[in-house]
Amino acid sequence: MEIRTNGAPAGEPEQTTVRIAAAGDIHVSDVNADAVAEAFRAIDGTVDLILLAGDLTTLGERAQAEALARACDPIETPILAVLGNHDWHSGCRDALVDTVEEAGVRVLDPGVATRCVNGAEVGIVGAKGFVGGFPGSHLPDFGEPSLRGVYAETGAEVEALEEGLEEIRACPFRIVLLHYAPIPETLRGEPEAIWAFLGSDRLAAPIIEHQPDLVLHGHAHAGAFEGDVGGVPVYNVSVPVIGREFWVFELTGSARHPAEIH
Ligand SMILES: [Mn+2]
Repeated sequence: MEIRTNGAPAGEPEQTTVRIAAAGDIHVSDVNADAVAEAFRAIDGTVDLILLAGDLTTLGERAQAEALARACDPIETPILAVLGNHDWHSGCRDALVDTVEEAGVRVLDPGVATRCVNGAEVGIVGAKGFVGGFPGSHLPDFGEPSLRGVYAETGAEVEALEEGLEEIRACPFRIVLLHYAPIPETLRGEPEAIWAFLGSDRLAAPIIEHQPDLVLHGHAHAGAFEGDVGGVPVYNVSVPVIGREFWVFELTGSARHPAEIH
């Protein structure tokens, strides 16, 4: 005798796999626009999400944003991105965001988004992050207004991360996308004298608290690929670090988040 049923019981949640292609520091310009477009065409449809960890452009120029938009426009895989310091350089951040969003890229600066992948909600919290340093090189909240402004700007990014993670707490898959590094481990290879400009461990606090499944960042071109913070895996997906156009992550887990309150 054979008995068929219509799914798995509550105690045996079905496993879902989410495939994510990630890259930071693509730095689109005239020089690489065609190669970037080809890389997007090649990855399209082979993954569920494409995540870009900032420094989308070389100098944040309108023409560079347009080149990225042309590369992303035909892509059917959802693309989400954060900005990097280079994307701010030319003073046309808003136009850059509008241009790439018109091509279907969701820019989280900062922000939170969810996408349904294979029946599971994937929550993505994105923020550029900012400078501030690590034990031994912390920028203090002290002194000149401009310096305290920098401290406050990092604080606003930390707050956005905290709020975003709170918002997606019920998502079975939760990802944090940054440009600046939240830990020093993935900066190893960069001169230690500049680590304070490459990230801030203040960004790590909400990650440790909320325990997302995956943290991605860029910015540290000469840094290391892999680290962790409070048991959460952190990857530096800067293109020079990964040595390829995209790094693909495969997350497998229950499509249902365990309820916190019964
Ligand atoms: Mn950068």
